[in-house]
Amino acid sequence: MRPLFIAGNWKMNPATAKEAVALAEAIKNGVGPAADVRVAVCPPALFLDQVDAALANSPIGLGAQNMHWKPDGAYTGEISGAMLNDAGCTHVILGHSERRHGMGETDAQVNAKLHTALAVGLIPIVCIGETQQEREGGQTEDVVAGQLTGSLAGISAEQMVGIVLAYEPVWAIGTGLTATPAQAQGVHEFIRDWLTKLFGEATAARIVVQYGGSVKPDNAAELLACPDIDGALVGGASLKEADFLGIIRAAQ
Ligand code: G2H
Repeated sequence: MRPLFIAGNWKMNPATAKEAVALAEAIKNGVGPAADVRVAVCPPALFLDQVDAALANSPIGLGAQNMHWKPDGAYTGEISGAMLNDAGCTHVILGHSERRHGMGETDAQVNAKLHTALAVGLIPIVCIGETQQEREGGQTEDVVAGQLTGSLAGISAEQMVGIVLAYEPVWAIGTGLTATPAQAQGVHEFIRDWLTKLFGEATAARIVVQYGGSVKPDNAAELLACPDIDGALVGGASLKEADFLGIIRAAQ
């Protein structure tokens, strides 16, 4: 079956490399040498190198929070997949809602980044999810299907197995509002059905779909118990080692 996968998205935190290394070391010590579940942390790009060194000899993956779709060139301020590889990254988050809604990132850009990430051997975590307005307007499934169609264009079934999806309802991100397990499972089931139609049942059954949006130690267990929820993309609670370790424990 699908292994549960817990990833921490540190966003633009913490402020210093020293704090980032201390957090990585605390998580590494808490997880131990062999994790029962897949775990990754995604620190700010500037700290990737140092967090990678701090995570040496640990099963914890290292992810970036974004990358450019071009391999190199005149793209001021951007970071390429090759640079992420060189910094020790195994994963990269693509199309997070804070980039889609805050920086105008489009499905076409997410799709271009996805192809580039796969080409350089990174495991992409592709984020999708509806806004509160879209949910209240009964558009959740249309929005999610549209994001899946645009973001995954040109992806084969073989490639799809190596891609992680993260369903993150925008209204539940950093707000303290969490989708109920029934609300989350409902959309995850819709995503699984969509994947089945496109890639076939055997492939869809292997694709890891995380839930994200105010996941905490006290709500993780019931979310992770849902049949189509295969892990969590954790923001705020991944910045406190006790909370992040609590969520990892809930997955064990
Ligand atoms: C959603 C999530 C991490 P938080 O953005 O991707 O953040 O857990 O703070 O809602």
